[in-house]
Amino acid sequence: MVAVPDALPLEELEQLAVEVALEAGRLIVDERPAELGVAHTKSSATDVVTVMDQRAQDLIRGRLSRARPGDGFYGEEEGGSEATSEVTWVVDPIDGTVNYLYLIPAYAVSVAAVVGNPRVPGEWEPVVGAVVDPERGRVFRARRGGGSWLEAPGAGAVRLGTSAAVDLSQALVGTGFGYEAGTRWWQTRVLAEVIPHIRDIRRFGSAALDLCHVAEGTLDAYFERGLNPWDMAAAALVVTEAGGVVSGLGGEPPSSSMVLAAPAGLHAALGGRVAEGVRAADAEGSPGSG
Ligand code: LIP
Repeated sequence: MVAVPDALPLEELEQLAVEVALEAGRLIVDERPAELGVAHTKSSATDVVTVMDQRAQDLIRGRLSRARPGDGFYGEEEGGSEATSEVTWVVDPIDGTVNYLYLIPAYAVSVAAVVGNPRVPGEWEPVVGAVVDPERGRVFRARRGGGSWLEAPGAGAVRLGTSAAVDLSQALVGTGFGYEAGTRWWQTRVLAEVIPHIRDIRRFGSAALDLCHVAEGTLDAYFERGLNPWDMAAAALVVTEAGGVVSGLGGEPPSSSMVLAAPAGLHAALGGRVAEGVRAADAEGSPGSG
């Protein structure tokens, strides 16, 4: 558990997160090149980075460092810096990059301010988060103790709450798959154990938006292995401030090993069923050992 300093200016940090996420959202929509290609790949040939991922991260990092020069930065794309203040910004400039590349309108800009060390699971806590859905003009925002809010075009801020689902067999559950073949085999094996016991699965392609769906109740729950802190830092706070629970398996903190997100009344059942899937996938061993 990480101690959160009382003196942090949470409202100021939240507003800054929202403003830079909105600006980056406008950039990636308005300045998307007609012939957007893959600038380079990372963990596999399908783990793509576009020029807009880097441009958006550069914009966000520049705005944040001018506003708060002592804060740290930990972003998906190249580059980062240690904090001399109590705050580190954890940023995914385009979460759902493959959707963005394919013109599928399901991607987000995710900006979170955390305390602690976001490079070590369990040693950091998000204190503000902003997830911007540039295609729909929607802003999901939260600050520790301030609730979760959705701002959409033509509508005022609406307070979010997770679904009332308590029966896993009636739950609509989101998930996702990694970029490496072995991990995808393992994830599919886990899913094979889960899907007979839920209403249905949805795979939208952006963890940040998946988690925000849980916060607003348009998904009952979500799980995925392989997330990085930047995929989830902002949206996990949006979930917990909406009354949901975000964890790993067996009470562990959320990490690349597993992220579970659900209303409090559904979280244990989801975790138990996913754990069954993990045991089955691990028992069958590679190629999918995750
Ligand atoms: C994506 C996640 C998604 C996951 C994809 C990918 P990216 O993040 O948001 O949930 O299933 O494999 O990791 O790479 O688009 O920032």
